[in-house]
Parts: sequence; structure tokens; C-alpha cells
Amino acid sequence: MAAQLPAHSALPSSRERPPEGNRTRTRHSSPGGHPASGPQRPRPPTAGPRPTPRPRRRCSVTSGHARAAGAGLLLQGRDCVLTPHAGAGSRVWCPGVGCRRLIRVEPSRGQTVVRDVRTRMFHLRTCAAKLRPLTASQTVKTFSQNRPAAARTLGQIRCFTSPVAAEPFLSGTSSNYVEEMYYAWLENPKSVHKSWDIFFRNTNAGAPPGTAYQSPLPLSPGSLSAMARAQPLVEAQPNVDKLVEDHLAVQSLIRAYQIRGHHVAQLDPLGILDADLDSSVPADIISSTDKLGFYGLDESDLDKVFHLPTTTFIGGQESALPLREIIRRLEMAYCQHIGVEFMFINDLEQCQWIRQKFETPGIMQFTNEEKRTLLARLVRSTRFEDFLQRKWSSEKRFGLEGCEVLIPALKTIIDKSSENGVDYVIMGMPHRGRLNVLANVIRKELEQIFCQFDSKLEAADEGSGDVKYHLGMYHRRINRVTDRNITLSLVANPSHLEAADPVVMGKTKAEQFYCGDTEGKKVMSILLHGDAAFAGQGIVYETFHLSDLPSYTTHGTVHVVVNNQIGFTTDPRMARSSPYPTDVARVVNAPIFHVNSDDPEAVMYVCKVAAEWRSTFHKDVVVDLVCYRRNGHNEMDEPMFTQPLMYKQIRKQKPVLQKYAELLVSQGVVNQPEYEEEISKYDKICEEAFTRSKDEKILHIKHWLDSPWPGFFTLDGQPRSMTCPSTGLTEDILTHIGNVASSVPVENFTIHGGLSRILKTRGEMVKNRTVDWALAEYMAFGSLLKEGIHIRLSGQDVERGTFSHRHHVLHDQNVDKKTCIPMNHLWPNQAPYTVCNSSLSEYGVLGFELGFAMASPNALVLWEAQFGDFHNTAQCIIDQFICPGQAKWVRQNGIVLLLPHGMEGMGPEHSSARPERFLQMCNDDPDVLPNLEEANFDINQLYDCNWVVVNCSTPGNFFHVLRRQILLPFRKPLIIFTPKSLLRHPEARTSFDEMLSGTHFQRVIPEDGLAAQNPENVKRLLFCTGKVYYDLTRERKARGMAEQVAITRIEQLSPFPFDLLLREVQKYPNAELAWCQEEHKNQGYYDYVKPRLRTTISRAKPVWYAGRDPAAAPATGNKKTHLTELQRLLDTAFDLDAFKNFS
Ligand SMILES: Cc1ncc(C[n+]2csc(CCOP(=O)(O)OP(=O)(O)O)c2C)c(N)n1
Repeated sequence: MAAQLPAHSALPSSRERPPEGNRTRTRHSSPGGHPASGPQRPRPPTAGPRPTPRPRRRCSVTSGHARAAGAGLLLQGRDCVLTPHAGAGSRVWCPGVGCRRLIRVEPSRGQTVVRDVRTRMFHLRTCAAKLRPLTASQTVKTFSQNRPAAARTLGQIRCFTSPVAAEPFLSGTSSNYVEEMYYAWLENPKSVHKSWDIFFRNTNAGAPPGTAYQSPLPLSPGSLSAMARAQPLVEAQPNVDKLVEDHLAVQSLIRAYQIRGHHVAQLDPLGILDADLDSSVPADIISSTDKLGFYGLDESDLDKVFHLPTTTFIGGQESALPLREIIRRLEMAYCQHIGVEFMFINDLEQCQWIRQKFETPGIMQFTNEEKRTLLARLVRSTRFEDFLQRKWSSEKRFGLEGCEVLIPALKTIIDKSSENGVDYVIMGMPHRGRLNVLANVIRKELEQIFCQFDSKLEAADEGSGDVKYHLGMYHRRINRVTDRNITLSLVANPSHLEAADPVVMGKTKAEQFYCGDTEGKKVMSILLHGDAAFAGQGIVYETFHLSDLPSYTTHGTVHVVVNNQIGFTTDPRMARSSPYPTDVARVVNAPIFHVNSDDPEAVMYVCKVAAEWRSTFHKDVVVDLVCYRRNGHNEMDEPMFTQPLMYKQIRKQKPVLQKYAELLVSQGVVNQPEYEEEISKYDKICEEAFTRSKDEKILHIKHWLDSPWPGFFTLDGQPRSMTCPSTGLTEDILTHIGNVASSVPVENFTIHGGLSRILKTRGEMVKNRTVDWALAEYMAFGSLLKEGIHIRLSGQDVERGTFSHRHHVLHDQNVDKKTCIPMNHLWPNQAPYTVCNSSLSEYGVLGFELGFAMASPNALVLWEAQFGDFHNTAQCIIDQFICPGQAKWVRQNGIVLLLPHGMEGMGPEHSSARPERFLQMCNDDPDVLPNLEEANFDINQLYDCNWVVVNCSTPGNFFHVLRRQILLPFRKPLIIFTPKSLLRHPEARTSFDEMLSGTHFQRVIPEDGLAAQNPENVKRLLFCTGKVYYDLTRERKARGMAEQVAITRIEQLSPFPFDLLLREVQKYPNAELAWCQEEHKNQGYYDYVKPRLRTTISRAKPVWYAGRDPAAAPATGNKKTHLTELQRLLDTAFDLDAFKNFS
């Protein structure tokens, strides 16, 4: 019946499926060990004997006594055929499963068969595949697997005209092997197999290519004599072909395990899913003796000794091993509880390093002390969740049950990193296990965590609550294992999974930068992920792509995936298309260590290796903790609705702590009373903290900061003043910066001719004491650098500037990568200037810069969008961090967003930075006029706002607002809509006079022309912001209306300059008020400005609108329409009768 339905609806997922014994059809064996009944897969007529059904799990070939016979009937499902000594019903070590489990040993047809009695659940994909007709490719695959060895040799794909056609092993990857043999032979001819000895002797004796080991075809008349010389040598060893092939086959086999061994590793603690979502065993993994045929080998080869290539470490001290032992060791290395994915890494040294870490026999050893530490950490992790469950059984806590091993895992990474010199670890993580990490890794005081569950706590400071799952943390302590100081910081995170990744990276980069840690030896990042989020969220990919860029690298992040094989209610097979959730990491050549998290020692081992990898290669690495989730998504959720069979299995699953404790007790590492003592010790700690937590009356959210800024605020967290000094500079400073900005390196540096002209023009501006936009930015940056403020400007193409106006990096036209950044040569002891073209990412890069800006208040960190509209691909960072960051997390941030904006006829895609969105998210009340008499009104307003939004109409004001950003005694995000055409507009210039000491940023630039001289005569007061000002003044001039129409520019849109605008309105008592914008009516600033202007004037007058009509797109794509619309809005702005009929 199932077969008649589409696969996705016909079959319950593997978790839903009944145990195999109850099923009617399967291609696996039934529990009784007989071939599955029911329909059989059609076989190609030429396929020879029926292929052995592929075992669901790899079995081991370690014992000749128990070897399977009879077309693989004994080697099915999870069965193992291994131990010569096992008696019926005995508990045996089963390498195929990798743990000591109860398996049944029974005689069968004269053979010993070992069966796994664990309930079997199979995989949806397997089942679906079974219902599909056999495809052509499958037929070919099956066929080729059973081809005799000779057909498998590489000869068939070689070019027969090549001289090496007869020595196929001399090319491709095999040549490495041959090369190794050769060097070994050179050193000691006896160290290699005799066949190789003969082969190399023949070669050295002058056998030409293709003749040293086999009779060549006559290739050319000239080669005949040479071959005639070699022939007798070869004939002296009739078995040489087979020996060479067998060695190559063994090399391929070793390589197959290195590449694909992880696919059959026992990773799922529940034993019901495949971590790679594929239940099949790769054809080249030896799951039964008949699979040897794939390599042209057979059972008789199992006891032959093969020389090992240098690309494996399974030999330990041995350079040769019997095939049987080779396979066993490969299984031990690659197919147990650790699945190592690394062969995609294109660096031999790194691959060798990993091979050595996992292949060396006996390398995974732990001292009893280490085992006891591991047990103690598991006790803490497990009992912490138990405690919370007991005390707050109806609270959500996103507990770690099913992945308790995360705590020892993180601690191992931290211990090992600390041992290697790291003293600052910055972490980012989602909800799952967060409290446990806070308590047991960061060591937040338990009472501080427990009191978060008390709903009666009053907040002592701002912050929107939700402390326990989102707020960050910062803690400095002694690492007990290494006895070294270590600082741990957990970055605050929003609900948006993975959004914190780039933020953590940015903060890490900043901490490294400020402590001169250029190689990431002291500061590192650890990112935790859920499996569904890691696979599903694009930001993960964007973050990985920052990992190796010079200005963004943190020199390696250790990623830990809590792979509980479910995302809320969604099965991984419906949640990703990649085999593993971690495949995204392959793009950066990060090794991926999958590990069964019910094997704590295996977990510890991979964590150690991961930390060592990072400190050795300074590259990313992924630890994939394959685990399960004991409860629902949260503790209130019922998982049985959607995953009934999985959860039936989970109910049966012994907690890892219990399993590990039993193991250690059985090994005599601890005894039962010691174990129980450890538990009651920790329970007591929790109880005492719980008692203390009741004394906590007030919730201090500021105790949950991830990056304190010591010294920036007063001790009670207040700004040191509520004033802002002048943002102007002396003439000398302006001139000096201007001169450097227009200079080129003195010697040996050829710059582009076009750039010379630009710099020359800059020089002239300096002489004329004026600045354009680019120079204004230079002045602001250059002066802050002088004051010790580090500046970092990042974004796509920011070095030159999208509009080719900036040119902060000069490129030698003759020498690749020879560059000069004059900004870094301004002053003797200046702060450094970082300007960096980013990857083509907004979400990732903006998140990164936000994180960078967290680290220090004494840095100006700017992110520039290529065009302002692209900011929306970083919307999550804007919405979740930048806009509400302080309100949610008590965390100030002074990041600056430069968003090119302006309606210039470029079409809908590059016109609008969407000011309406930023303005809509401002927290000032449109209907309430603040107390304008208050001292320092402007600064107080800034202090209260969630972010500052400006659109400057002059370079000078841009200069001032950048400097103000740092000179303010607190930090707020600053959103600047920056111009495009104004960058070169001849009128958009500012004189030095407006930038000298004593000058300030002008929140409002009032009318200063004729209209201002006789304000009573003014008929209309136009308010505007940004570039449209220049259109308005041009039109006003053209119409000769300089006395009738005043134009006031609102430069700081938010917080709204009520005070200055009131003054403006009062100055023109007879004027109509109108807001003019070039954006469409439903966009731009109108909806924000209008109610605030009305509030300013106590709604005494209407505020008219002169601008484009509402529209869905930000701009027309038609240049003519654009100009018509512009003219229409200018007509409205200057038609003094335009609003008559509406009054
Ligand atoms: C960007 C985003 N989309 C959706 C959600 C809602 N959500 C919360 S947890 C969750 C499942 C996450 O699964 P996984 O990453 O595997 O972590 P787990 O909860 O299993 O530990 C989802 C979809 C979210 N928090 N963030």
C-alpha cells in the first residue's frame, strides 16, 4: 500500500516507523537474520551473483573465525561478525557500533553470528529510494561494484598514446604512493615489498616509462629497443602486476576510509538516524569481506602484509601491516564514535596533522584524573538542569538534556586554548543550554541566574528583561586546569538564530586588535549553533566567509554544533538538503569533527583536537555534537505530537551521566560513593545559591554586560558629563590633514594619472580653505586619529569609495598590492586607521562591525553600504541589535552607518536608503513637546534616543557629526544618509571657517539669505533635508523668490530638533509651513517630520507637503519621469497658491 503513495506521504519518517520486525518490506535483514522478505530489487542480468544487501551499518572484518560466509547473509543490519571468543548471549566489543553493548551471539549454519539486538529504525531516504525504480546510474553502480578487479584498474581511463599508459599508478594520487615507495626504497630496498624493489630496480636500470613492470605495447619504433631491454627483468617476476595493483588498492582503501569513513561512523546516540541523512554504506568501505572485490582484493589478501603509505598513521611504529589489521585500524580511527570530515582540505600539512590525530593507534587516551574531571563536569551540567527542573518545573529554560556533554566540551576547548596561551574567549550561543553555559562555563553566580526566575524582581536599570536567554556576560577568573587567568565573555543575542555570529567575530577581532594580538594567540571566539539554524541561516555562510579575510579574520573560531537532530518540531530531513548540518563549513576548509555525544571521552578528544587545530593553524574548526533533545523544544512543549518514535526511543535512553558513571565505576576510576558524593556536593551548591537568590530584590541588568567599558562611564554607569565640546579644529590641523590627503608617497610609488588629478584638486581646495565631502571625512578621521581614536571604515569598496571620491588607499600602478594609506601617516603617535573593503555581505559585515564597535568606546567604527538600499539585507542586525540594543541589553554602541541616498534618476534600486524605516524606529514621541528650557537640551535628547539619524546637506556638517560621535560622553548608533551627486556638487563645499575651533554640528541650518533679513515678508517656510536643498535653492533663484520663501534644513532628523525649529517657525510669523522632500510621500521623512513639526507649533498651522506622490517603488526607472516628478515637486514648493484650496 505504501508504494502507491508518493514517497513523502507514504512513509512515516524513520522516527515514526515501527521497529523493523514489524515492517512488511525492507532491503535490510529481518531481526532473525534472514534476508528480507517482500519484493526484491530488480537485478541487472549481467550482475552475476546477487549483490550482498548493503548493511545499514558497517561491520568489522577482524576475525577470520567469525568471518561471514554465504553471500553476506550474516553481515546485515547492525550485526557484527567479529569475536572468536564470544559465547552465546555475551556482551562483546563491537567495533562496528563502537561501544560495549548487549549483542546476541548465536550459531548459524556453522558460523558464529553476532547480532545487535537494539531496536532498529530506518531512514526515510532509504525507504523512499526503495520504492523508486532502479535508475540507470544505480544499475551501473551496482554493476561496477561487482566487477572483477582487473576491470577496476585505472588503465581503461588512461590515454593509450601516453608512455605511462601501462603504469597507471604513476599518475594521479597513486603517484604520491609510488613516490613514497621510491624514497623508502632508496633508503633501504628491503623496506619495500619485493615487487616494488624489482620495479624500482628496473626503472633505475633504465627501463623507459611504461616498461618497468609490464610488457608495453609497441608505442613507437624508437622505443622498441628500450623495451626489449626491460622485458626480461619484468618477466622475472610474474606476480609483480598483481602486487603493484594490490598495493595501490590498499592505498585507495585507506584513502576511502579517510574520505568517507565518517559516513558510517556511529554518531547518533539514539541509533535511529544517520547524521549524514544517508543510511547507505559507501561502496568503498569494507563492510563485508565481499566488498574487498571493489578493490580487486579478496579474503585471501586479508592476511597479506602491505606497506603503508606516509599518508596514514595507522601503523604507529609499523611501516607495514596485514590487510585485516589495516581495515581494523581504519575502522577504529574513522568509523567509531567520531566521524572526521577533512579530506576536502587542500593543504597536505593540515590533512596529515588531522590523520595523525585520529589514526595513531592508542592516541585517544585519558588519565584517570581527566576522566574524573570529565565526570565531575557532567555532574554539574546534568544536575544544574535537574535542579532548574525541580524548582521551576513550569518554566521554559531550553535545557541541555540530551547534550549535557556540551559543558565539558566547552570547558575542554577553553582549557586547551588557555594552555596554548589564550586568555580571552568570546562566545556566542543560542537559547539551548544558555543558562547552563552561564552557570558552568562562564561561572555566573548561580543566585544571579536563579533570581531571574523570580517574577517579582524589580529592574534597577533600563533593559527590557528577558535576561536569562539573551543578555550577555563577562567574567574574569582563574582557569583551574591551567592556573592561568582567563576572561570569558558571552555576547548578548537576539532570538534570531545565528545573528550573533558575526557580532562575536567582530568583537573578537576588536579585542585582538586592541591588545596587539595579530595572530589570535590570546583572544579567540567560540560559536555555538543548533543544527537546524547552522544549516538554515545564511548568516552562517556569510560569517564563514569573513573568517580568512585579513581585516576580518579572528584567526580561527571553534564552532560547536548542538546537533540534537531536530529543529523545534522539524525533522532534519525536511530542514536541510546537505548531508550534514555542518557542510557549510567546508567552504572555508574547516575540518569537521562529528562525534557521538553519548561518548564523553570521544567528545573531549575532538574538543582537544579542535582547540589544538585552532592554535596550530589559526583556522576555523567545527565540532558537531550529535546528540538528542530529551524534552520538547522547551520544557513545556510536547514532542510526541510530531516525533513519537524518536521520543519513545529517547525515553529509553539512559542519560549520558549515568552511562559514563557506570563505565568509570566498572573501570575502577571512581567508586559509587565517590560519584554520589560528587552529585550531592553540586546539589548542595545549587540549594545554597537558591537560598541566597531569594535575597536578591533588584535585578541589575547592567551586571549582564558582555563588554564593560571601564573608565568611560562613572562608577554607577553614568556619562562623565552631559556636554559636548566644540567639534571644530584649528586651522593648522585642518591644513595639515588637507595636505596629507592630497599627497602621494615621495619615492618609488606611481599612482594613477586620474588619481593625481583628484589629489591635485584636493590640494587646491585646501589652499582655498574649503572642503568637499571626501575631504571633510578626511578631516574628521584625521583629527580623531590624532586624538587617539582608532577608526575603522568597512564595507564594500570603501577604500576607494563606491563613487570614486574617497581614495584612502593609493595603489602603485606598477607593483601588485603595493599600497599606501596616507591617513596612517598623519601624526607621530596617532591611532591606527583601518579601512577595509569587505566581502559582498551586508548582514555579516554590519554584524561584524557592530561587534567591533562593542569592544571600545574610543573607536569610530563605520560601515558603509554600497548603496543605502542594500542595508535591508542586514535588517536583522539593524532591527535586533542597533535600534534596540541599549534598551534591550543596556549596551551602548557608537557604530556609524553611512548609507548613500538620493533620488538621482538611477531607478528604483539605487535611490533610497529608506529613511522612513530608520525614522519609524526612533523612540522620540511625535506628540509630546519636550522641555525646551532644559539645560543641555540637545545632549539630553541625544542621551535619551535610541539612535541618531542625520542627513547632512554640507560637508562641514558631515565633518562635525562624525567628530561629535566621539566627543559625546556616551555612545549612540549614528545613521547618516550620505550623498552621491553632492560628493562633487560645486555648491556642496564648506569653508574652513565653519570647521574651526568653536564651531559645532548644526542640527538645523536656518535660512541665511534675503528671506532671513525680512522674515515678516516671507510667505512660505520650506523645511527640507539633504540634497533637495540644492534643487530648492536653484529653483528659488530661478523664480526670483529669495525674499518670499525661506528654506530651513533639518540636518538631524532624530532626535528631532524641536527647540531650533520652534525658533525658525517663530521667526517667520506670516509664513505657511511646508515640508519638501524628493522621496515619495509614503517614504522619506514626511511621516516622521510632520507630526513633530505640528507638535512644535502646538498644531497652530498646517504643515503642507511638497514632494512626490505615494508609490510602491522608491523611484521611477525612467529618467524623464524622474525629472518631471522633480519639477512638479519644485512647482508645488514655490507655488504660493498651491495649498489655498486645502486651507
Ligand atoms: C532566525 C530565526 N528563525 C526562527 C526562529 C524560531 N526558532 C526558535 S528555535 C528554532 C529551532 C532551532 O533548531 P536548532 O537550530 O536545531 O536548535 P535547537 O532548538 O534544536 O537546539 C526555531 C525555528 C528563530 N529563533 N530564529
